[in-house]
Amino acid sequence: MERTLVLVKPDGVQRGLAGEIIGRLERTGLQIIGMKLMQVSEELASEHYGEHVGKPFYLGLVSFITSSPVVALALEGPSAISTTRKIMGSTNPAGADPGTIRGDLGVDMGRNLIHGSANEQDAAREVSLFFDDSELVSYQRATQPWIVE
Ligand code: DAT
Ligand code: MG
Repeated sequence: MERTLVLVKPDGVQRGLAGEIIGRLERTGLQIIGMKLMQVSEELASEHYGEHVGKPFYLGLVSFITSSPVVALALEGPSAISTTRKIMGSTNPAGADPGTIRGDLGVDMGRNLIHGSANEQDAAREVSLFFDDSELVSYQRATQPWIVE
């Protein structure tokens, strides 16, 4: 089983799209094992976006992600990382496929609604950055055999 970190970014929360975005991910069958509304601090933002330090859009990115609350989710399931990335769509909503969150709900790169971990290493780091172990819940779903063979 794989885990991934998702953030409904400030634009998603402000636009009232958190439920829509979470619903699209939930309907895949991925299991929510952690979820919270939170204000991202400058410190957390700089750790989370460490790979982008020095890029021209970095300061704007940190300013945006700290501007208003996000909903953080930890999702678990087979191929949780790639499934989430597929449902998100490509980074720039202007070029993202119809049917994806970014393609259907966004128009601007700097307001692309959602973060999803890029790979296993990032996912492990990001899940532990946003969630304490005590905030991740292990539970059985009665529907699990109808979702995973
Ligand atoms: P993704 O969020 O699809 O994983 P990323 O990790 O490359 O994309 O970049 C993180 C965020 O930074 C992205 O969601 C939006 C912003 N961003 C990336 N490239 C950008 C660019 N060229 N101009 C403006 N913002 C950019
Ligand atoms: Mg990324």
